[in-house]
Amino acid sequence: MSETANSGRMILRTSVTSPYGRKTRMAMLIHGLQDRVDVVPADTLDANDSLRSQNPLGKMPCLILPDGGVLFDSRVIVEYFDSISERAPLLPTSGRAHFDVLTRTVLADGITDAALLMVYEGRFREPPQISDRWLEHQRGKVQRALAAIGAAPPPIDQPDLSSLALACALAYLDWRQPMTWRDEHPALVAWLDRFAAKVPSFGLTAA
Ligand SMILES: N[C@@H](CCC(=O)N[C@@H](CS)C(=O)NCC(=O)O)C(=O)O
Repeated sequence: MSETANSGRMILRTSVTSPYGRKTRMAMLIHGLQDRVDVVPADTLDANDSLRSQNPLGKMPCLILPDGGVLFDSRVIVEYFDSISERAPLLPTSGRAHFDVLTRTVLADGITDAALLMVYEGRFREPPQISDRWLEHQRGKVQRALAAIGAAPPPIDQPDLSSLALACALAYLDWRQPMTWRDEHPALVAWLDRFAAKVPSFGLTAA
């Protein structure tokens, strides 16, 4: 499929395994935008992948608009989907709620950020180069963030952007297993079970 946007359609560059990409694919489904978006896989390790010209940072997800404009990162893309949808926004547009949901989203995304750095440590370094100190530094972030968000978890019945971000972060921890979390955070295990049962876009976007 061409990666040039045409016929008024958008192109979402992401692999199905990216946790940030999953957040945007969930938002796409929640907003009913799937008929207006082609999801085209990207390979962040391939220097010839056009992703690097679409997003100079070489990161996915990345959204190409019908007029050729490009949007990244995942939070920006979800906010854009919010702006073109008739449905209630995943990120409240104003007031204190906007900042509270955004901060909780940053906290949940930060779990993914730290987990990803732990995974990349193993992927990009030879075994003797792997830094236990660095891994421990990232593990501490995940543990503290899980404890904080577990004490005041995001809504499930009317999920917001932070709900999506947390579900994608926990699913990423389960899939890549950079560290354990389930035994230490049973309330979040229950939260994820309830979220999976209530929010169909979560199951629909599983890799
Ligand atoms: N803050 C960004 C993070 C995006 C990100 O780091 N994506 C990963 C894939 S899960 C990536 O593209 N990694 C490749 C790289 O960092 O070179 C977002 O929310 O979109």
